[in-house]
Amino acid sequence: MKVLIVDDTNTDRLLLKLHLTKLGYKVIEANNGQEAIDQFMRHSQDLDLVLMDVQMPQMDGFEAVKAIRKAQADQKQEWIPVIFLSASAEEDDVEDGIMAGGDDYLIKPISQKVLSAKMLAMQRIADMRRRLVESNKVLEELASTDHLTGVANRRAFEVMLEREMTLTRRYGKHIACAIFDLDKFKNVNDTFGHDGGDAVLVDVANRIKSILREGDIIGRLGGEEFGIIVANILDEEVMAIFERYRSVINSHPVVHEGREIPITTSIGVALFTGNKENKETLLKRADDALYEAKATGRNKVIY
Ligand code: GH3
Ligand code: MG
Ligand code: MG
Ligand code: MG
Repeated sequence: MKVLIVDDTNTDRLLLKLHLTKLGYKVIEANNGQEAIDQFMRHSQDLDLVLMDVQMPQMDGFEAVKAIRKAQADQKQEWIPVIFLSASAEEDDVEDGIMAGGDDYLIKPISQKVLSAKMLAMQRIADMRRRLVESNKVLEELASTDHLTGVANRRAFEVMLEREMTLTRRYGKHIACAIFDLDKFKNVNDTFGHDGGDAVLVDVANRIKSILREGDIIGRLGGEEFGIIVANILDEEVMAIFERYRSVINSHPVVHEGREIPITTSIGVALFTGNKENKETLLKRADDALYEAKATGRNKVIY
């Protein structure tokens, strides 16, 4: 465990350092508010706790912690507990310390036993928080992934589409948004069973991924529909790129339990050039193109 000790009084700082070092803590030091901020920023990746004096010349402990909390929020850094160590027992000071972003406030002279106990309590909260951040990451991953194929689900796809559209508006590089809908998929399920259908969906997702360029995006929009975003595309490339997708899907059948399942897909494409339209109307244009592909014989790209 790594602790930052901030105190302008050398003897206070050294005594504390001696005590904590004996207990096995790694200690770094600062002797004023600005140095505290600098040390904090330098070590924020592996710092576990800050022990902060209050009364210091120029910048006091409250100001330093306010600045630290603001920098943490701006940079979306992990929370690191702060305990104030102050000579003042005024209740207003205790209140100010917590308001400034401190997690606890101890009054000097500091009892070593109380300090150790408080540090343990902070560590417990820090551990709990770390576990929460971890499990939130797992949940976020689950909430944005299609469990069958492992690609982004509709929600996540739409978030990424929104982001790509923003980039297009900002930098002017066009994107193509396409909807793939497998042809006569009901027949696949009827002939080869739902397992057969699922195997096809997994295989199709993998085939699309196998030719996806870096930065391009795939999502499962629902059922047997996939969405694709091809970034940084020129109008004259659109047909060739999506014909390639169509052929990677229809070139050879999916093999499931020794049986061959032939598949084809219809693809509707819309180009986004940075005009005022939103993602709903862009998807609607792709969907209209897809409808036309279905209506005019399937197994084709309409752009
Ligand atoms: P079209 O060429 O007009 O698209 O015909 P289609 O049969 O593919 O069209 P439709 O959208 O009517 O049928 C899609 C079928 O996809 C219906 C549903 O049973 C099947 N489906 C949807 N989700 C899944 C899934 O997760 N697994 C499997 N195996 N089938 C699914
Ligand atoms: Mg002081
Ligand atoms: Mg469909
Ligand atoms: Mg279909």
